[in-house]
Amino acid sequence: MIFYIGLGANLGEREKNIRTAIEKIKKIDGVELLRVSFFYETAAWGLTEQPNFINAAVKISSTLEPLKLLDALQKIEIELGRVRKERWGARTIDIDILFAENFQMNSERLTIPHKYLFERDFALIPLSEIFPALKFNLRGDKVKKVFGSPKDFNLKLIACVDKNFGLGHKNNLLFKIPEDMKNFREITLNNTIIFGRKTLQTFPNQKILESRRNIIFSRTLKKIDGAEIVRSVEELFQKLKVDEKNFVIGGGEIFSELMPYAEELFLTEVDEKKIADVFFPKIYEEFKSVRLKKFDNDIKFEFKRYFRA
Ligand code: A4P
Ligand code: MG
Repeated sequence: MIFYIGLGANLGEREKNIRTAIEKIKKIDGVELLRVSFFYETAAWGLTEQPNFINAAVKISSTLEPLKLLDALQKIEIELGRVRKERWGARTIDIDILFAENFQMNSERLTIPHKYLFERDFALIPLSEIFPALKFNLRGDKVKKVFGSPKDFNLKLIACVDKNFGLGHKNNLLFKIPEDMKNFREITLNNTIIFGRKTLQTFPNQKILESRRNIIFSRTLKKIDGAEIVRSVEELFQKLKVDEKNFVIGGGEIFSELMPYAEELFLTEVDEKKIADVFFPKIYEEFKSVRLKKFDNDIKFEFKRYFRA
């Protein structure tokens, strides 16, 4: 089932609380994170004598029953230090189920759509961004887009895949196509590349790639000359800069981890089937693709670009 979840924070490091909560939602068993809205600064609704909120919304696919999902979300609220004092009061994090596609319920513990959804611009504005089919009227409350959402970092994923979206086999890439390698070099040069430890091992002499900012995503590596190491998605977002182009270059696990945050995909799709043990993650329905260039050499392949529609 597809759910839309609203997040709010008005205590502590608000953007960070929201990003961390989103990472925790992504890790719930049975949940797949599909899309994340921009973050918005909003005036407090209900009890107005409290600090402004940061609000955001995410789209997930869940195999969990709605009440089990609510349990998992409330557990995350507690882990992030939420203390329930007064209704509508200040909080480090609040996670509400806003809406579910083709599903409604009204019980003591859970009402879907959320009871006040249509009275709250702070929920409707981020929600409508990731759920454009929603019909509603705004009330004109103060809601302003702010810096700090993963979308601000404009993550792009770049890869070369076979017909089954295979990426590699036994720690080697499936293809070494000169035009593709040249294209990769031109696109990433002077920009930031983000990759995992196993991808580092596929580089010449296992050295970082020159003339690029190298960020390695690893829980075990301590130090690599010329590279920055991050241990979590949250730490990555703290390091990225908005005025840089940020390319995720592999491998499979890192692509899966960052796919929900990707704004664009740069794929070289090769018209062959190879044996692979690492795959590019499933591409969400909302991505639309354009073909940039097609090559009819001995190996047939094309450069494609995917955007979120
Ligand atoms: N509950 C029922 N339906 C739902 C649902 N769809 N999603 C029950 C989540 N929970 C649902 O919530 C109380 C109980 O509601 C839960 O135990 C659950 O069983 P809570 O989070 O414990 O308490 P609360 O959040 O203080 O109350 P409430 O009524 O949920 O408040 P809201 O609606 O969460 O509003 N202003 C701005 N600008 N931005 C905000 O994010 N948030 C609030 C809190 C007030 N003002 C705000 C914001
Ligand atoms: Mg709540």
